[in-house]
Amino acid sequence: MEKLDIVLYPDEGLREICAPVEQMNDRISNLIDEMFLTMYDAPGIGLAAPQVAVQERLLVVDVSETNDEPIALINPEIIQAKGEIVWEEGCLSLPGIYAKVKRPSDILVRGLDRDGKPIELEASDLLAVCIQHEIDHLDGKLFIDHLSGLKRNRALQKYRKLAQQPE
Ligand code: GNR
Ligand code: NI
Repeated sequence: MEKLDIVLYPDEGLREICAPVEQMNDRISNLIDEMFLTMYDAPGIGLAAPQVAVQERLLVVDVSETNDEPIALINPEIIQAKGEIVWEEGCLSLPGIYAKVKRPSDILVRGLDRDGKPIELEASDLLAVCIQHEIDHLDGKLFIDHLSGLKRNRALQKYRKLAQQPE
């Protein structure tokens, strides 16, 4: 099992609409394992396949403090959403920038789990935020796209400055 490289903005792979996973197989289960490894190592609380250069609809999350609540979702779909929450988001593909994003606070998600078995999952607060952030990645969308033009430009300016002086 190998740690994967994380794709950074402005890689155009982050802007593609990912294709559904056609069938569960060893390639997909290995990919899920490597995505968890990569996410925990980063460290992050979520990771979507396009962030590791795979243009397919799958994601992993773990919002626990103790890294013991791994959730993998294949072909996820939000089937209900309600409420509202503002969370300061960050993204492993835009390291160093953070901004408040407003999203539904409670969602019902349908998809397949790591074994390819259909699941429905109720999520709220940070878990709901994180799953929505990851599903956005599968549709080529980044958290900065939720910001007003002015705030997005400020964030991107800061990101370009940070990128010029790594570490
Ligand atoms: O590690 C991450 N933290 C985070 C914080 C608030 C809202 C969303 C996230 S997801 C992010 C990892 C990531 O980039 N996933 O795509
Ligand atoms: Ni992200």
